Amino acid sequence: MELEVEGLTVVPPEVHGFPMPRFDEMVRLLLEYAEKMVGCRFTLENGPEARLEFPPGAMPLSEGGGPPNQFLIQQLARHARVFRDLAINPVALALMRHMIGERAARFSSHNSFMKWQGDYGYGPGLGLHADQTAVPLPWGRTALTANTNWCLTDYTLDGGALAYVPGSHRSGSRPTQPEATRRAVPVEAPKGSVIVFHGATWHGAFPRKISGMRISVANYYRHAMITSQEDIQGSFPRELADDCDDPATFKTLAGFADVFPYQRQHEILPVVAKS
Ligand SMILES: O=C(O)CCC(=O)C(=O)O
Ligand SMILES: [Fe+2]
Repeated sequence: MELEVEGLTVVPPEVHGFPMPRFDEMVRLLLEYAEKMVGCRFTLENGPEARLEFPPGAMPLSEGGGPPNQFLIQQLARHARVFRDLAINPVALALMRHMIGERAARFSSHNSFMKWQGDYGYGPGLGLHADQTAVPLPWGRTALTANTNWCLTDYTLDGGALAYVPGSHRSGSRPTQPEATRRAVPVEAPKGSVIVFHGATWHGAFPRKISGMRISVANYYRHAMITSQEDIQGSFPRELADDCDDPATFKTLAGFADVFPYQRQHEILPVVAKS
């Protein structure tokens, strides 16, 4: 299987089956959220309609320069049903379970990367990183985490495609520079595709050189023994979990029934004998 060799694969819409009109719904919602959160209108064609800057005192984690041309919208599964349905897409989930473990896969976080044209970004190193700080042993081939990046717009080299290093998930280390950047290739994929990758795969993104926006939803999964990025298990509204295509699967992945981390003393205590 390609995933085994490269650490990343692209699944087209006709294989994952998530309906194309729902991609348009997600784009529309994310543009609305962006406007509410940032305070100016965003369009797919032009990005933000105002000049944006970093808030005073903020220390952006970037190797690039210039004003911001990216931000994340977080906790998406709390925002609308379409994001909950996406997080349990059976094909994406089968691939996550293949890497993490059939019974062990859980949600880690649900984020959107909102990007537009600009010099700021990940800089010449392409922001290459591994989501899972790779420790190959004692876990063997089991992924501690794995990621899905749903392309809500076309991914092209000039448009700021995901960058990755084929085979890097086998290295058991963070990216070693400058060799990592030299070996990085763009993941070009049409809108509606989902890019699936192992948590140890080195990845980042190419700068967006053309006008308009590049939007993705990154649904990130974890092994049950790994802490989640977002507190889904503890604070995700239970009634929202019932409002999706498959509530039982959503609740399993949310970890609602998990014992770890302990919320209370749950081990049975001895009692004093009566006689
Ligand atoms: O699309 C990007 O800029 C990077 C995505 C990423 O790093 C991730 O989903 O973990
Ligand atoms: Fe990442």
